[in-house]
Amino acid sequence: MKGVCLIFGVLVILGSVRCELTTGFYSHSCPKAEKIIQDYVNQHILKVPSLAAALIRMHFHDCFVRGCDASLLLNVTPTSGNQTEKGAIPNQTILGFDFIDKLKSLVEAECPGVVSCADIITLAARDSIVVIGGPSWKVPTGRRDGLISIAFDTFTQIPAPFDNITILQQKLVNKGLDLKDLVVLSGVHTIGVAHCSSFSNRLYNFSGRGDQDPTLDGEYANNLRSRKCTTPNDSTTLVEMDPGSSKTFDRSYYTLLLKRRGLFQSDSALTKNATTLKYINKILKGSLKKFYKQFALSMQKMGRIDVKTGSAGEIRRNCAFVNS
Ligand code: HEM
Ligand SMILES: *[C@@H]1O[C@H](CO)[C@@H](O)[C@H](O)[C@H]1NC(C)=O
Ligand SMILES: *[C@@H]1O[C@H](CO)[C@@H](O)[C@H](O)[C@H]1NC(C)=O
Ligand SMILES: *[C@@H]1O[C@H](CO)[C@@H](O)[C@H](O)[C@H]1NC(C)=O
Ligand SMILES: *[C@@H]1O[C@H](CO)[C@@H](O)[C@H](O)[C@H]1NC(C)=O
Ligand SMILES: *[C@@H]1O[C@H](CO)[C@@H](O)[C@H](O)[C@H]1NC(C)=O
Ligand SMILES: CC(=O)N[C@H]1CO[C@H](CO)[C@@H](O)[C@@H]1O
Repeated sequence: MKGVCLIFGVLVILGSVRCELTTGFYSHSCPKAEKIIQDYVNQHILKVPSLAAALIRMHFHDCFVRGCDASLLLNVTPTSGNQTEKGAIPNQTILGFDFIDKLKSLVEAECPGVVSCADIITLAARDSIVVIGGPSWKVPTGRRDGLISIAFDTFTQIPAPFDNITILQQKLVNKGLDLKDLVVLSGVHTIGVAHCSSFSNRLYNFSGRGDQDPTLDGEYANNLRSRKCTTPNDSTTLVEMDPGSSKTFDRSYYTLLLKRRGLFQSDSALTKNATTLKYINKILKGSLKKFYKQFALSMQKMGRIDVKTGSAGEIRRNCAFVNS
């Protein structure tokens, strides 16, 4: 057992072993694993840069439900036939499952049954953000894959675009994150796209009087209504969250927030609370390098949420199914 481990229970056989994640966990068991993942990401993400956004969001949704254990990738819980996380509404907009499967097959060919799907998601998310010119962060490894995935969990645990600051904070605190992490991590919305349905309540009938959300810039709202989300219930059209620079990992998300052009209520909420507003201003006043450093810290924190290590969980052979 590599790294720092704690043994729970009287005997190792009866109890469980939990360990810290460690840098280079696979350096003996599968020394090429991280390089295989990185090379494949390097070769493919530039051709499909939108996958970088998909992968980091997948990592977020995985970690927030049952910890970073690839429960998001499971197709069905065999014991119950329960709907899994993957099929839940917040996941219907997640792409990149095929990409993870491809990485898994490459790594399995090198060393079967050694590298977890949970670590593959985490490494691929980091590597793909680096490819699009964003920040990098160290990814300690040793996560193991979970056995359970329940759709309902996503509704209660993953922050929703309609959540207010109290709910957002609560959902993060439940995962060991704080308001600063919330502000820093929300900065990822500088890349990627959203479906109209994630925010069109702000454009149509916000408070039941056929009105717009008064905290959304009126000109921006009109533009969205007339050019993008032209019907109230459009669930297919995609909108850049940081228009014009949605492929660049910069700080313009925060500039937009201050112009009241954050797309979701959850984005806008960050400007209405003195504590989070202070963090926004600090990020904008500091250097890009400093933001990247903070981002790295928050990503590492997120990547440690309720991880399964040691003898917990398993190393799945196929990311979509628990081993039989
Ligand atoms: C904490 C509150 C957060 C809320 C409420 C939230 C909500 C959302 C929603 C509703 C979408 C659009 C989904 C769609 O309509 O297709 C989205 C997109 C996205 N989110 Fe978040 N998010 C949050 C935090 C995060 C975090 C922590 C990350 C990553 C570390 C993240 C990464 C992304 C990315 C990359 C996209 C774009 C996906 C793509 O282009 O495929 N978000 N988010
Ligand atoms: C099935 O899902 C429900 C919640 O939707 C949960 O309470 C129950 O424990 C799950 N059963 C199994 C075996 O996972
Ligand atoms: C936040 O939302 C929750 C649930 O929707 C609600 O109970 C609470 O009153 C709201 N808090 C604020 C400050 O708006
Ligand atoms: C900001 O929001 C947090 C979480 O709801 C709350 O505890 C805090 O009091 C708020 N701060 C201000 C100044 O409103
Ligand atoms: C707006 O919402 C109110 C209350 O839910 C409803 O009575 C009304 O018909 C809605 N208006 C439109 C234009 O959808
Ligand atoms: C649009 O969605 C709202 C809220 O889900 C619903 O009340 C309304 O009936 C829908 N309108 C149409 C035209 O489908
Ligand atoms: C990628 C993926 O698994 N998407 C699923 C999301 O949920 C819907 C509804 O259950 C499925 O049809 C999709 O295949």
